Amino acid sequence: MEITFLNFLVCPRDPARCCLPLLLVGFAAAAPAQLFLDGKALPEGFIYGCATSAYQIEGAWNADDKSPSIWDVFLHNKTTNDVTYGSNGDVADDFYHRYPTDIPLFRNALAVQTYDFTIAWTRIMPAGRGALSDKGLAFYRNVIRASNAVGMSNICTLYHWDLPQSLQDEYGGWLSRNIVDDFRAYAKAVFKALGDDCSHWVTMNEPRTFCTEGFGPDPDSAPGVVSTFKEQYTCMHYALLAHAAAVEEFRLGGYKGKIGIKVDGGVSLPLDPSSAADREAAARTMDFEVGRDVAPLYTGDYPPSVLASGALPLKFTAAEKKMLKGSVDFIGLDFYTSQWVTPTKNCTPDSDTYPECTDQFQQDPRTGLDIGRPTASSWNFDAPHATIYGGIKYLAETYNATNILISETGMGVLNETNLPLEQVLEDVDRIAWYRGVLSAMRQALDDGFPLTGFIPWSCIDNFEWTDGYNVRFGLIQVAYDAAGKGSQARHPKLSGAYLKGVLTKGNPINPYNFV
Ligand code: PNW
Repeated sequence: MEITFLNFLVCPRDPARCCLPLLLVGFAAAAPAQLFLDGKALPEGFIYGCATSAYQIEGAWNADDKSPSIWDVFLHNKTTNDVTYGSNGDVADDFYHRYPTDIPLFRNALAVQTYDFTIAWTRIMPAGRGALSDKGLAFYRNVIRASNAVGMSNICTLYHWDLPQSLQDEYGGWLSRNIVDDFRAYAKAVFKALGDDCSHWVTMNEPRTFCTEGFGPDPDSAPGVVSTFKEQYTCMHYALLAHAAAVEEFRLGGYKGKIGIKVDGGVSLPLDPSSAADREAAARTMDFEVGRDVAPLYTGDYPPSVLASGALPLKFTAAEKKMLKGSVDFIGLDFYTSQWVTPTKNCTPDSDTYPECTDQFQQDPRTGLDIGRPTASSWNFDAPHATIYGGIKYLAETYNATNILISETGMGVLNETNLPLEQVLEDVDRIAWYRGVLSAMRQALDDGFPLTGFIPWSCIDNFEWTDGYNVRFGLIQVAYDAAGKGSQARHPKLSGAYLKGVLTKGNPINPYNFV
């Protein structure tokens, strides 16, 4: 009886299909809520979740009312070998159809208490503005219901890089002030439909990355507009204003949950710690790569060093500063890795690094040593103390942030797509990554920093942007090859069991004690 009712909640149109997964997870939903870190109880309210993003898992790129996003168009137009095997997110994990079994699996394999997902603007508001799609809304309602049915809450993100192509074509997307009004209207409509259904809302994922990779001299992300650093800064300026506009709507609407943003950037260290110039360069890089997004949320304006560079194409008005200041209830750090920096010699407006004017390295140019263990991503090295402890400390000390989540971190195991399944599932390299992350988190908590959540990336293998399906960040494996072709069967990896053991059973971080 109860199972039938739960199935109806998850899949009102086809309850029978969901019977098996819900039977399997019945016990997981009843798990105690207490969380641990290295055997010590975590404070009540600490969030343990896992994350995914719409374009990377949903597939169904043109199903029902969905319109093309800039990523659909960007990858459909690729004629070169820019993306591994020319793959794209057209099918991805087929989560659009598989969510009724995937969501209980996340809960069961990882014992996460929160599922952090992102909404595709193009699915819910296909014209970019105006009418909402009933089918698009129904999908996200079902995702939330399916999460709740197995005892999980949701962190819901409005934007993870998949802008409606129509807004890109109409006015250049993030390079126009028009985006601020359109994002506000989109956010307002989503809040009206789902506002009280998510415990946490994230306005957008990583403005730094979608602006610096989507624009500039050498863009490798959608929309791929070849331009200058000025366009990157313009994009970031409007992204911050769009964030603040969405938060204003959320607060005006009086919704129950909390709202924040996710920022990335990693931590910059002086190449030579004994050099004052390198230490200054490291602080400057933190200002330009993290502070540029974060300072406006806490102080209302860009960091002093960024303002003093004189290179900003746009400034905030007094009214905008007021709107930005205090526009987060929490801040999510998508922190993966770290780098060494030193000042760019004779930096001028013609220098590649202008206006930041710092040279950045993950291999020490003097010794050739890596900053940490390499992974499948060329940019991602395992340096947990610098990155995780350092990131939390930086946010707490520089901006007095009081509610900090590690909202993404993770790694691709080298050659994971080519290894035999048994080896893929026994992912000790990924366990080593998370041991470092959890130890750094433990230290941050012991030192009194306000760490309030941990959300590994990702619940499940997915489409890793221009690395295609060849780099996997999942805690659950998906049976497809490096080109994204295969049975789509799911298999939990040992790293997921390890996290489940440490976070929900009180297992020690070290030594290995997996389940
Ligand atoms: C994240 N960095 O971005 C994205 O939010 C995910 O969509 C993506 O799959 C994941 O990383 C893994 O690549 C990042 O500078 C952007 O260190 C920048 C950095 C890290 C992650």
